[in-house]
Amino acid sequence: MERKDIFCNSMLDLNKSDIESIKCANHIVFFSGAGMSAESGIATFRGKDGIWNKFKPEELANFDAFMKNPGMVWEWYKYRHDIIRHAIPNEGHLAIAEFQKYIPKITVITQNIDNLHKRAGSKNIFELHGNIERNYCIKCKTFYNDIEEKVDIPKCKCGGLIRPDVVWFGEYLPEDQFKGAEIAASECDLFFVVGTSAVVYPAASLIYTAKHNGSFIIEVNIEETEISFLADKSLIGKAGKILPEILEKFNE
Ligand code: BV8
Ligand code: ZN
Repeated sequence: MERKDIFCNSMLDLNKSDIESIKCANHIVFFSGAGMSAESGIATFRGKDGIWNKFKPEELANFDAFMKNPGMVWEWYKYRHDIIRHAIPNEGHLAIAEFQKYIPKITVITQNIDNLHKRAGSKNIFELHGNIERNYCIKCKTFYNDIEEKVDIPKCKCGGLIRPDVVWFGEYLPEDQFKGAEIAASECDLFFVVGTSAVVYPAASLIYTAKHNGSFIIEVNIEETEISFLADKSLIGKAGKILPEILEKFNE
């Protein structure tokens, strides 16, 4: 029987045959959003304590806002960078990295800019929205990993403004990252959607790409989302709890 037919569309957690089917997967994708890092102490965007509740994305995460008020945007990114710098990968990040030992190919596609998947040991990662640990000059494109924390508006040697290397609203995603993510979504057996409200595009379109490819979709979220209808299994709970549980069942 075709592997994917074994799964059924149910809200129950994974049963024995589901785990068996994960075991014989050749390529699993983990597509993650801010909920993946919530248990590492990094606030999500749209949850009840989400950072977008205090700030409007348009006011901060876009180029015009940056050019109008670079100091304010830098203040926000330094604040977030400080939280991220002190955050550590949680059990969910570690479980995803652990799966690399058992499955021939694991791909992580993340919307997060916090570098926690890499710090957890995941290797094959596509960062759709950039990385807060990188910055570059908008004029000469020189990259700066560390910027002077004390300087309000970091400037390049050429005099250009330095900005965080993240994708703002209205900006294109890095082509190589999105292309690679699309290929992974179009050829994987299993596609985990972890901790995302799936409202940001074109990132969220990858879930449809995976569905179209016939991948088995497993959602892990503390609540139902706009894409729960697409999931073959919707596991309601925290990523830092559910993913290690799946790994544990996997090793039973
Ligand atoms: C683009 C980086 C092409 C910066 C981010 C008008 C003009 C242009 C584009 C648009 C437009 N109108 C709409 C668009 C498209 C727009 C978009 O999608 N807007 C949405 C909001 C409607 N997209 C873009 O602009 C993209 N570019 O389209 O370019 C183009 C170019 C020019 C002209 C035309 C087109 C660029 C989008 C990237 C924006 N950058 N971040 C930064 O971080 O500062 S977006 C931001 O949202 C983050 O990257 C974040 O990852 C992403 C998605 O959010 P989520 O990760 O899902 O987080 P959220 O808080 O929403 O949800 C958390 C979930 O976790 C919840 O479901 C919660 O229940 C769950 N959860 C919580 N705790 C846990 C948990 N789950 C499990 N365990 C837990 N413990
Ligand atoms: Zn420069």
